[in-house]
Amino acid sequence: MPSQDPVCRIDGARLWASLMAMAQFGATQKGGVRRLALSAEDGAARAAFGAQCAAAGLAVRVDAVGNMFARREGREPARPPVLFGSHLDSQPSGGKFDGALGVMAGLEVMRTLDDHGLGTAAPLELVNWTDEEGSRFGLGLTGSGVWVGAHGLDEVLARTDADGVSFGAALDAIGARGAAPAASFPVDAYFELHIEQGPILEQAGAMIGAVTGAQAQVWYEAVATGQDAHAGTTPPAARKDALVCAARVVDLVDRMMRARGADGRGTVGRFEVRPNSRNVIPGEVRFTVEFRHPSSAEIDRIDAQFPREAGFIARDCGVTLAITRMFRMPAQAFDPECVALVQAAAARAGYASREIVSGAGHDAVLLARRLPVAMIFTPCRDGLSHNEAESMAPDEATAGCQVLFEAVLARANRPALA
Ligand code: HGY
Ligand code: MN
Ligand code: MN
Repeated sequence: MPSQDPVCRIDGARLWASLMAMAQFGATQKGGVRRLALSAEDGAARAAFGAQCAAAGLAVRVDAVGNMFARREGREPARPPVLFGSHLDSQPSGGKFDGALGVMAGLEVMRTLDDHGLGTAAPLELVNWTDEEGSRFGLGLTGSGVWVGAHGLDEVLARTDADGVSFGAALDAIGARGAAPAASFPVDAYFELHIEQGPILEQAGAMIGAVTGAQAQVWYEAVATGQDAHAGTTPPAARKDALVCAARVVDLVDRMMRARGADGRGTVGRFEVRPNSRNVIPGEVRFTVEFRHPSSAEIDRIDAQFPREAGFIARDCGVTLAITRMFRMPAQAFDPECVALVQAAAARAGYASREIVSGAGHDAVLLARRLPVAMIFTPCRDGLSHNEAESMAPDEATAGCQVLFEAVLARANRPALA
């Protein structure tokens, strides 16, 4: 019987306990997590999650890029499964809930079905996507990107981290390279529960965000190359200072963001000065640049403007500047039918909801290129995320999980398409 029955409630205390237990993997002094993709901490978290799925009677399989899928059979096994989940990897100084909420809430959905002896017509699959954050290997949405075909498997396996460790070697180091093909398979729909990572829901007093899509973005890697030289003996005219060039490019990024008003987003997150010695004029600076905007056309304009103007800066500094676009992602709309399911689920569960466009990128954004997708947002305190102080209330986690439960079941129990 589909869970229209209001008594079919997820166990909020069990969910919160599972989130706090997951937060122990890579726990930091300041109350956050450092669980970089394919690190030992990620490996331990994956092992615990896999064991919990197995204990819940789910059939766990792992693909060649480390994506973990935990399957609960349906009454009609031949139907494409309803997929839901998120990611367990974190930022270097990340929060307890970014990604982990969607994965642990998905496990709670499975556990609640068992508690109530409920089956579903379509199978269900819970997923932990590998390396959503991109912090360690520089790409981002990596496991889901290979799954949908946006990233090539060999390209991903060959990427290296700051220590020269390849993605493939890191997979093997924690035993995460699975036998299943890292490629898409038939899926009926995908739902992802995630904290909003911004202030909109909290300011609106809405417990649930029915996410209608995500904004556009473009990511670059940049290398400014000048010449190492003596800080004391090199006159201004002879300097090829890579740091001065990079600093002016950082200012350009900020000016381009602010020129676009409240919707502007421009960030330089990584910045590595070499040789990074106090009395040497830096000969090389490696840094990242990203822009985001609700309008794909605006990102296209930014993608034309930024390399051009950064090139002028480099020329004036007598420095070469190599800019590599990592990816450009257009604004992505989610499936209206799945969004409506989320809104109906929130109403059924008794929560206020409002539509919202995601400022953050998510695995769901890439999956939406291939299949019907919707996301569910919950508020997070002060809209703060990608910060160890990231926080949410237990009742918010419960609300998000209940809506995920209702939406997944409504989709999985709908009449099979002819
Ligand atoms: O960067 C992002 O938008 C995501 O939170 N990793
Ligand atoms: Mn996330
Ligand atoms: Mn994140």
